[in-house]
Amino acid sequence: MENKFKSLIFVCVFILALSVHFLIFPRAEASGNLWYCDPVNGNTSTGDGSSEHPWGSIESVLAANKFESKYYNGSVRNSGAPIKAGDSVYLMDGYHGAISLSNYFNSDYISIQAAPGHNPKLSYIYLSSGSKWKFEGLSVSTEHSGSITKRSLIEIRGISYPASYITIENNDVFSKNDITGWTAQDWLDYGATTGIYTSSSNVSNITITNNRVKNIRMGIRVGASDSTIKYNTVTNIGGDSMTVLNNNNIIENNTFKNYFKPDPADHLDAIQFHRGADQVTPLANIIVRNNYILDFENNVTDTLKYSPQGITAFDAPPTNFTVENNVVITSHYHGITLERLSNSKVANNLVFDHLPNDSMNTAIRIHGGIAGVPATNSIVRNNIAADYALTLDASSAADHNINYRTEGGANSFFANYSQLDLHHIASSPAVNSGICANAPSTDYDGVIRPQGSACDAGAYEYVLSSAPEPDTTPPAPPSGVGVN
Ligand SMILES: [Ca+2]
Ligand SMILES: [Ca+2]
Ligand SMILES: [Ca+2]
Repeated sequence: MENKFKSLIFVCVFILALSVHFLIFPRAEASGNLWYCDPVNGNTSTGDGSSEHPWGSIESVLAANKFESKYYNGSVRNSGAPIKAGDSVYLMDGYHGAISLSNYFNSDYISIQAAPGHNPKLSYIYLSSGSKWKFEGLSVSTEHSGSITKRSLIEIRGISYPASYITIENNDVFSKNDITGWTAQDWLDYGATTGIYTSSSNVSNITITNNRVKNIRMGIRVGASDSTIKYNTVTNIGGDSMTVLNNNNIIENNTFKNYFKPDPADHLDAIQFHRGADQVTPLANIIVRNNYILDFENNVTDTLKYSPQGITAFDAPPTNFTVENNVVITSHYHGITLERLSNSKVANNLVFDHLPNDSMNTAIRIHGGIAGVPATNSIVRNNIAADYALTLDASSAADHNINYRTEGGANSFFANYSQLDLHHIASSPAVNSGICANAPSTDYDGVIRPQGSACDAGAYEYVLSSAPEPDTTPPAPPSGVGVN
């Protein structure tokens, strides 16, 4: 009886201890502990990283070597340090300094993220050589340090060793929060060079999603290969909003808008593909889908506003590209220009000329470029643009493309184009004018193709008002009443 009682006490104490443990260290995800950094009230020397006794800024926690990780050669770094692979570090309100990491290879992700309801501020994030890091929910700008420095704000490099499996998600990234009244010189002096930079040597498997980048010279540089860049918004751009320099990348559902030209020598692009000095090696295996590009919103009056080139590859031959469902609104000749294209598909894009009365008709240009060779084994189909320049060989197909400018004008096609609503009107010649072979299965809005008798040209599929909308409502929970 007494032994039984003792066992019961032991079990109770054990459960209590376990509960207290998880109260202090609640499990953030599938595994790993949760740690707290509070730059206002925490203390890295005397705290223990718990919610009751948080450490100070993340910069001070890094300096105090509280991350156990591995060097590239496999040996343990900071053996016995509290934060380990699989853990999450919650950053609380306040200024956390910078994150600078070099040669930290985690065996499982370590997440550095905003604590729920908090808005932690960092001057920049720099990672050279490392793996399995996640940065989430952070506000990143050198302005937070008290003085603006021209540099890349989130920067991933593989200098001595690779950098891979890094996730950059839901962060706010900007040179300066408010750029009202910026002159061209202000852009040049203070516009951070790049919002999110990934180097093209030794960087792969980077996930960049749902970030908001603004007030920046260059938005997102995709030097990385095998990476995914989705649902980011880049606003107020004084240069290129995205450059892509490597293979096997997915560029999807991003929004780029409001361009300014502070440097007359620049060639502004929304999404530009190149390999720097190497103009021979193809860029391969890239999906560019459902992106929205707008040169400037109608309410932008700044004299520096500018219509950039849209989606362009001049300097490296693109191969195995899928470019579909993109909405490109600009007034440059080059709406979508892909020179020396091969084994690719350019389908159901909508290229709209924002300034119809200037000298440039915004076009889709698929042709030879500097090498003078036509596109090979490629399909250009179901697009709408204000002009075309297509030179394709016999292995390719260009069909069902519409030049809305010469085939009736914007009035005949678009719902409310002066307010930039480019959905089809019911009588648009683009409705049911395309073919579904090689068309994307959904449109820019996610509507299933086809609606009506055939696939439409352009990025939007016209939905009859009497037709049922796509069902996005989750099914009702079971009522408990038997239904036959
Ligand atoms: Ca450019
Ligand atoms: Ca124009
Ligand atoms: Ca249709």
